[in-house]
Formats: sequence, C-alpha cells, structure tokens
Amino acid sequence: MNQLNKLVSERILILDGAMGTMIQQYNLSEADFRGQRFEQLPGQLKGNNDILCLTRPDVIQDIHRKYLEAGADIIETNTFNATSISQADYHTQDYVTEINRAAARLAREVADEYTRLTPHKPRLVAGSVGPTNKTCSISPDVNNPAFRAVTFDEMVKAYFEQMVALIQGGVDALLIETIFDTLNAKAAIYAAEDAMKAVGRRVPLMLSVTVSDRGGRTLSGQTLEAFLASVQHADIFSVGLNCSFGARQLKPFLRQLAAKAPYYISAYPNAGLPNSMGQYDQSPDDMAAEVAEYIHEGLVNIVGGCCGTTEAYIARFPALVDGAKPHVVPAPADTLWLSGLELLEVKPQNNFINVGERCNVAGSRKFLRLISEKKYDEALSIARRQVEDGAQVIDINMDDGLLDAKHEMTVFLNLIASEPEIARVPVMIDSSKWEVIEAGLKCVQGKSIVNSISLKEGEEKFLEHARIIRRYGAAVVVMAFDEQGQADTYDRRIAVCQRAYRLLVEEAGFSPHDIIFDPNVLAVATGMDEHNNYAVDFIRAAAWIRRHLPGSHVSGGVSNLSFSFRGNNYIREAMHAVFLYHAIRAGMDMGIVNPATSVLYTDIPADLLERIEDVVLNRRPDAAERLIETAEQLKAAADAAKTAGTAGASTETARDAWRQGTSVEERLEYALVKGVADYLEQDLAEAQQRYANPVDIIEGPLMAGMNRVGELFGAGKMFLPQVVKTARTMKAAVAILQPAIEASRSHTATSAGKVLLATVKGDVHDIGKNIVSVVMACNGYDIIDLGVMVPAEQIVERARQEQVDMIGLSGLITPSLDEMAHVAAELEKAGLDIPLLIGGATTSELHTALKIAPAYHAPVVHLKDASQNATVAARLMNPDKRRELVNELNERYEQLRRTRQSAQVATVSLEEAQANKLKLF
Ligand code: THG
Repeated sequence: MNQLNKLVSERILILDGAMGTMIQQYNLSEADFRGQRFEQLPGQLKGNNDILCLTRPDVIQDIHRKYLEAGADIIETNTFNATSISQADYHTQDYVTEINRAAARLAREVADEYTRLTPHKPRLVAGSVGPTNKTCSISPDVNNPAFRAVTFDEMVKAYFEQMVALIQGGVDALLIETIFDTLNAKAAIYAAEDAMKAVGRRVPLMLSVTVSDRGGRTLSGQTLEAFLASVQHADIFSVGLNCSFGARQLKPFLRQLAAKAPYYISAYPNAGLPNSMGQYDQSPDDMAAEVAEYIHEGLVNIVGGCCGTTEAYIARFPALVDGAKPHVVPAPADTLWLSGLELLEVKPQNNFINVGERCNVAGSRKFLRLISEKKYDEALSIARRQVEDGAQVIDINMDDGLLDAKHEMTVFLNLIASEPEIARVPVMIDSSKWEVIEAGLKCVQGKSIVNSISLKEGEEKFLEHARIIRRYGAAVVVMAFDEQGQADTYDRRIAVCQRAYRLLVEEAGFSPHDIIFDPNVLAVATGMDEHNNYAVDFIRAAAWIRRHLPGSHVSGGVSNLSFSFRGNNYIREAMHAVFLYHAIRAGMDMGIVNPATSVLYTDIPADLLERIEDVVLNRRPDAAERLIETAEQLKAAADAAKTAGTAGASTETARDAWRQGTSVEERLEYALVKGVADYLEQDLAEAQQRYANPVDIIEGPLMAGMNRVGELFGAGKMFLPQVVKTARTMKAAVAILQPAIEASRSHTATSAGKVLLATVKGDVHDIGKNIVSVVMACNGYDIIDLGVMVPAEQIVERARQEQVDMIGLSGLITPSLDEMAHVAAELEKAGLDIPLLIGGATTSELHTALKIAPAYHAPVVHLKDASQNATVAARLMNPDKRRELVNELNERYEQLRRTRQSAQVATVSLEEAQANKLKLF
C-alpha cells in the first residue's frame, strides 16, 4: 500500500489552496516571469504562472511552504497549464518537460523538508494536470460542428509529455483537475497509464471535475453520473469537484458523487462566488463553516481550496478535520454502466435495453444515401428520431465499400456530440474494421459499446483489441465467431462465448459487466432446413450465457431474423416481437432493433402468432411455408388498405404539435429554444410577409428566443451543448434572411460603419461574439472578426490598419476581465480614439466603469447582450448622439465609482453572480 492510501484510510486529508491567487499577491512583473532566460521570447509571459517554476522558483517554494505551514497534507505542483497545448499561447511549449520536472522537484523538496519536521504527518506532492485550453468534444467553429481544435491523439501526446516529467520529478500522485470535458480527461487517463509505464513507477490517479451550470453538468454537457461511467475503466484513487462555485453551491453535486463513486472523494471549492469584479471574497471563516458541512455529512476524504483561497483559508481546515470521520467509500455497482451525456445503468430489473439500428449504412438504404451525399443534418434527424422513439443506445455503422468509413465515423460522432438530444444516449460503435472502431473511440466522451470483436482471427488479436478497448473505457460486444467461423449451433455458440469470457476476464482484465455476448441472430424461414433451429439455439444460448457467464449480457441484431420477409414489414415486426418475447424471458437483455416498431406480442392475432411461433420455436417442419402463405395474404390486404389511404402518422402529429395553432413568432421562438432548424425556411417566409424589414425578425422573435435561452440557461434548465445548438439555429435563421437583408440594404448602399470584433487573449468563447457579429451585420455594419484568443497588439494593429469605427471585445471567463483592461491601455498607448464595446459573461458595468474605462479616454460601453449592440453602435456613429452617450456614460460610471468607494463591492447574490458568470452574450 502506498503512503497516500495509508493516510487517507486514517483521516481526512488537507489539500492546499489556489496557486494563482497566491502568485497574484507577489505582484510579479513581466521581468519576473521572463527572468534572464526568456528575455528574447516574443509576446507576453506575464500570466504564464507555470514558467515561474523556472524563473522564480523562490516564489513557488515560498507558496508551497505557506500551505504546508497552514497544515496541508498534499501540495500541488505549479503545473496546471504545463502542457505543450496550453504553453503554446506563450511560445514556451518547448520547455514543458523542464517546467514539470522543476515543478515536481520544487514541491518535493519543500514537502520533504516538512515531513522531516513532523514525521508523524508526512507531506505529499500531487502533480497538477489541468484541462488545457482546448476541448476535444466541442467545436470552436459555430459553422462546423464536426470540427475539433484538438484531437484525442494530440491531447494524449501532450499529457504524456507532462506526466512523464512529473513522475520523474517525484510526485506522489497525479491530479487531473478542473475537468470540463470528459474526453480531455479520458485522454489524460490514457496518457497517465503510458507515462507510468514509461517511467516504471505507478502513482495514484486523482480526478477532479468542475461543473459549469446549475444543473451540475460539465461544460461538455455530461452529468456527474455519466462522467463516472466514462472514467470507470481507470484505476482511480479519488474523484471530486473543484472550482465552479463556493462550497455551499457545490454541496448537492458533491453528494451525487459521494453516493455513486466507488473512490475516495475530494473537494476544493472556490472562496465563494465571484463578485461583479470577478473576485472571490468569501472570508476564511465563512468558507470553513461551509466546508465543515461536507465533513459533518461524511462527504469527503480530501479537502482543499480553489480560486480565491490562500493559506489563511487552508489554515482553518486542520481544526475541522481533526478527529472527523472520513467519507465511507461505497462498493462499486454490480451493473453495467454506459453513458452519453447521461448515465444508462443496465440493471437486472430494467430487463431490456433497445439499441437503435437505423444509423447503419448497411442496414438502411436511406441512411447510406444521406451519408454518401453528405446530408448530415438529415442523417442526424434519423438518430434523433430513434432516441425520441425510445432507443436507449444508438448503433452507428459506416461500413460501405464506397465510403471512407473511418472518416464518416469520426464526422458523424463529432456531429452527434453537438446534438444534446442525441448525445444524451450512449453510442454503439459498429464496424468490422478495427481502425474504424478505434477512430470512433477517440471521439466519444461517454462510455460507449464497441460492436464488435470476435475470436475469428485467433486469441492474440482478440486480446490485443480487447485491451485497447478497455483502455478507451468502452464495453464490448463479442460475436460468437472463432477461427472456424460463425457459431451456428447451440454447442458452438456457448463454447465460443465461454472461451471469450475467460479470456476477457482473466487475461484482459475486463469487468464481466462490460461484456455483451452476441450469439448470432440468423435468418429463419429461409427455405433451408439447417436454418430452422437458429432462433431456438440463440434463445437457449442466451439462457446458458446468463447462467454460466455471470455479470455478462446478451444482445443480438434482431432484424436479421426476418430477412426472408423483406418487403413485408408487418410480418417482420411481428416476428421480432415474438422472438424478443421468448429471448428476453430466456435472458437476452439488450438488442439492436428498430425502435419505431409498433407491433406488440400481445397485439398479434392468435392465428398469426401461432404460425410465427411455429417458425421461431421450430415447432413443425412446414412452419416456414405456412408463414409465407399467411404473409402473402396479409400483404395483399395491407396494400389494399394503403391505396384506400389509411395512415398511421400519430407519432408524427405529436412531434409537430407545436406547429398547430401557434403564431409565427411563437413558432420561431420555439424553434430557436429547441434548436430545431427544420421549419425555418417556411416560418421565416411567413414572417417576411408580416415584417417589412427582415432585421426586425431577428431583433423581434429570434432575439426573444435567444433571450429565453439565456434565462433557461441561467436557471440551470438548459446546459451548454443545447445552448450551442440554439446558436447554430440562430445562425441558420440569419443565413436564410441574409439575401432579403442585403436586398433591402442595397437601397441605402453605404455601410453603417466598420466594426472590429475579437474574443480577447486567453479566452476561446465566441458564441456571443458571433451573435453580435450577425446582429450588427444585419444592421448594415461591416464586420472584421479576428476570432478568438486575440492578443492586444493584433487588435491595435488591425484597428489602425482598417480604420474601424468601433471595437468589440468579448470574453466569458474571469481572466478576460484583466485582459480587456490591458487592451484598453494598449489602445490608449497607441493614441487611438476608437470607441470600445465590452461584452460577454463575467463582464459587468461595474468592472467596465472601474477597470476598463479609466484606462482609455475614448468611450467604453458595457453591453448586456447582443440586442443592445445595434442601438449603441448607431449612437456612436452620430456625432451628436455620441456626445450625449459619452455624457451619460461619464455620469453613470462616476456614480458607480463613488458607490464602490463608499461601500466595498457588495457581494452579489447567488442569483446575480450566476446570471453574470453564465450569461451568454
Ligand atoms: N449483431 C451485432 N451487430 C449488428 C448485427 C448483429 N449490426 C448490424 C445488424 N446486425 C443489426 N442492424 C440491422 C439494421 C437494419 C436491418 C437489419 C439489421 C434491416 N434493414 C432493412 C433490410 O435490410 O431489409 C433495410 C431497410 C431499409 O433500407 O430501410 O433489416 O446481428 N452485434
């Protein structure tokens, strides 16, 4: 047992507090960050905290010492951003190994120093591994949801480099923290295994998630339970939460984790909620009181602090944990866990899991056509419909001779990730080509199912693939094939499955729950006598497997059964219902099916049921002939009914109920909130009849929809991927209106003005900025959009070059506030006189008044949301109105500054802080 394991079993351990907050207190200058060593490096180094491990090691060790002095058992290395991906922002990506080694050594030295002082309280070092500044699961490009700024492989490579250096440097554990995208975390876990192997030393893995909305989901949309399923394959020491909120707001989510996670639990919240200046100002006593509740409720094994905490906060913790009872870790669940954005727990009592079969190019002509023609929107609608129809997992298969299956699998899985209604459920990655499966595994943040592997090419290949699948954290379908081919008798089926089970559990380390056997559903009633017992043998094999291969599951491709009845869907569906009725009773607990099927076993007329059961259960030699006879009669009758015009479109009407009896405004707003683009053409055409100016449609019903989205998100009723989708719908709507807008603009001919837009350096969020861009373009402005992560120098240079009329800065995260003030100062230095518009979550009028406006003499206007931009811009363009606006601003800002002086910034209420932090535009 390693030391960490030993300590944590004895008492609640104390982790240190924030590194960033402490570094700020040293008021380091650009020169401090650079040292002599990096004098010549281009750009700015200030803000690159991790580089201080090389340039100001004294400061870092000083901070470590303060936390150890305060009573921390575990200190974190100063390496949160020390990957090549994050360091690239500062041109310091080549120093990653050096930074991490130095960081580990600095922490190690001080920790050992304290261990020597108090040997009864050994001090440990956790290597801090941040999420990087990129996300594997979300597209940064609003126009291309399949795009990714970074791949899983790139992420693994960067993490590997960091982790090898940390382990070599002597850390006692790796702490993968502030996880906002589970796919990034899965890459980190993957890299950690490689790194430990490369160095030849294993260290405990600690994971810490940050939740991004009040529903308790990650930025990439997963619930905490879904997250747990996704990382279940890893050898995890502890799981927990950090950042996000203050201790009080984090507690309900901590409870969820503590109830479900079979690991030690850690928590290191922020010092309360940020005030409107983006600062954390809860007092150490207040924070301690809230953390004490975690301890009393038995929720934690490790506590510490995140943003805003210092040694004064950590110093309160020893008294709290003294003699307190640590959280008792629950036993791991004895069920199969799968996940998309949400958890799917396959419990014995849910008895059957539907896997939707329709996103299969080999199983649906329509899907094949859509993929071949790259009509992905419609292809996604097929996936969405299956989920609406009740599919709990969706099978995806792109194996077709004329398709680049690996590419199509990647594109489609990336697209699904942007569709919250679909991504809710786990995926089944279906391919007979290994490289397609592996490509698929690199795209999914949830815990998926690989479909399939088999012993067809022998044990070695089988085990090799199984081990890789385990490392990606997926469950697996094992087809009953071996070196001799398909197992088509009862004896062969069970023999092959038994052999595969033993190999997977004993050699590849698989949990039995992650094994799903497919004992081959083969077509019956084909006219060949050898096929007559196929269904019976499948059903018997299912029963044997569930009894003798404990924990494992049984699935099958149900529609295969009825291939001989192609063209007669009613008979096919009735056969499937009969087959499932018997197979589920025998133990089949999962199946690839058409979820839209409406035929129930109990609905089948007695005479037909008898004939189908004769076939499925192989009860008489002429069963097939008799069923064919009945099928032909039924088909004739059905064809007659069809021509008479009876339709069964009841689900259709339910789905489209929102279109009935609603005004065009209501429909547009609904389409935006739900992210449904299907009827935009039609509804916008109707709206254009009623609105003289197409821009009014954007500012009226469409903005109303976006505002509603903002409200719902603020209230925790929507989560980010849903919001991203609404932004895409907005974009689609605007694209439809664009020609009309341009046509009406050509009468006025001239441009309303030239606007430069940028998301500031250090920030990648651009949904809000893109909406501003659309709204302003629609109002006749020419937009120059510099994109995200734009350094101040570039903004100044382009503004001057293009002689723009105003500059809009956007940002979503707290550090962007400082960066905006920096841009303002640079504009001033450059002698420019261009008005500045400030927008984005975390920005506030107060911060603008106090920090940004004073740095720049030209007008600096804070905008609450995109709908304000056009009005403000119009005022800025007109000299009289501009003067009037400047006067208003001066007065307002002066007043804000005065109130601020008289009273310390009032800590904003939870409501306001959240609305502020999570505001979208
Ligand atoms: N086991 C496992 N995976 C599988 C199968 C299996 N994956 C593929 C397949 N078999 C299961 N999926 C389907 C999907 C569609 C059909 C059958 C099985 C089907 N399609 C219609 C047909 O071919 O007649 C096509 C209709 C159309 O074009 O719309 O029947 O066994 N592990």
